[in-house]
Amino acid sequence: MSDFDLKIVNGTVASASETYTADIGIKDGLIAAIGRRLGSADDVIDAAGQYVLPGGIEAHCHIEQESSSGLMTADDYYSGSVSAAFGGNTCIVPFAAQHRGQSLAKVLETYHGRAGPKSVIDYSFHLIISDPTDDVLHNELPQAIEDGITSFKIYMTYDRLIVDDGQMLDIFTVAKKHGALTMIHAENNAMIKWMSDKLVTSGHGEPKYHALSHPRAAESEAINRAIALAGFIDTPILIVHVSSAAGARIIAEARYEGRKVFGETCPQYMFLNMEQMDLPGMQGAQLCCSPPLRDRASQEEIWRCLQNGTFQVYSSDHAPYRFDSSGKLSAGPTPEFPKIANGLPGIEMRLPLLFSEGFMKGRISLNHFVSLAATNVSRIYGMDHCKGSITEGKDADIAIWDPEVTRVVKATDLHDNMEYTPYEGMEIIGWPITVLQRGKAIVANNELQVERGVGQFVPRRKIDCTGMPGRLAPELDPAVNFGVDLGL
Ligand code: DUC
Ligand code: ZN
Ligand code: ZN
Repeated sequence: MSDFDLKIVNGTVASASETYTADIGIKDGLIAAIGRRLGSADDVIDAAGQYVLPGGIEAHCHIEQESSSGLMTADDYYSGSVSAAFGGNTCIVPFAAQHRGQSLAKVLETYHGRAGPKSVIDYSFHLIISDPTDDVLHNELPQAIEDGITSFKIYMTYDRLIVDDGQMLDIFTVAKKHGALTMIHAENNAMIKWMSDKLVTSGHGEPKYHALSHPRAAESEAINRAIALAGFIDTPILIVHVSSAAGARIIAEARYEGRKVFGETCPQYMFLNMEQMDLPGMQGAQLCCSPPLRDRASQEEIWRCLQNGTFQVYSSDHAPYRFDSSGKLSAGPTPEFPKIANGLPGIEMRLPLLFSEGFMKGRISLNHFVSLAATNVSRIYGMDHCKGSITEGKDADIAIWDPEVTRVVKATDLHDNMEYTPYEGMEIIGWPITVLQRGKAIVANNELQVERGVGQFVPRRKIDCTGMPGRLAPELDPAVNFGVDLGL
């Protein structure tokens, strides 16, 4: 009998901190040994000249999810997970969305039913909380956290999803008590509505005006407020899909002060800009997302904030709506921008874009690429006991990248259920050519190697904020508030 089921030999292995040449021995789906001259194996992959990296973890994507207006994303758990796998990912964490009146248990049952039979890669869920009733706050949410759903998203905008400041405080209190992380869509609802109304009534309803309708100031106001409210309760938050330099700066400042704040940005804010929305007819609808694309100067600032660590998380925010009546044009052939579904596809392109434009072009190190691809997310979202790095004892989730492969992006080559990609025509240097999940090839030779449903649910651990001191607000601190103990 061989020592290992599989060995990967001669590759350049990288973690979030080190790069070295080593062989990797895999047994029973786990990384069993890292070193040289490791012993026998049933199968061997020679990765000479290639990078052997942890499989990516895509922690912000919308898969088989109904929007608040009832629109279904174009990708289900099969096409979404296949597309993720071809983009070098071995794990996804999409959203399980509560719409008002729904119980969280039922929502999670629905999403388990969607993902289990179809996903080809491992998965977890973040809940979306839109209806924080007493039962949700005190029974359902604690139970979901106990069951390994240790993060959830809330919205500061959208009429059918928005939670007000008081509800945010209630949610933060539960998150703090039970060790969960709250993700926040931070945009000021009134500013967006006011601008949208002004633009549409003055005859500016075309898709490109969407970019003006969500001002940068709406983002920075909401980020500021979210940090103030969460800081008052002293609970960790993650500001998702940050698009503006002003927003990023507020996050950097809060982190400097030791607040429990994480930041995420997305490829669209680094690789695309609002000028590209100025297209004839409805074409610009393909680039409507929220927060919207900004200008070229913002792109540079967002890159800088990725480089300097203001953003620990880099996610696709894959929200696939086709350019037809099932998606972008569901309100008719020529809707005004407020009626265009928000979101871009990008689950397969997230990592190739960053590898090519970040690592290969010298903007970030290989180790920083690894941290953004997988390691940071595994730590922040409570998965680092099993995923996120090539470490003995962890799942053998590995993507082998070939820096010699150059491809020009074409929507028809991608594996999602979309007919366009915002990155069409870009030249990408380096591509994940073999992707292993728990030691088994899921992508090799440009082909999917597994059947639907091989992905497994990953229960996540409580959130660890070691090193982020935060502070109890004096008004909540019995030592200085006349001894009032509100149980926080
Ligand atoms: N928020 C997201 O996270 N994704 C798509 C649209 C949105 O508003
Ligand atoms: Zn959002
Ligand atoms: Zn999203």
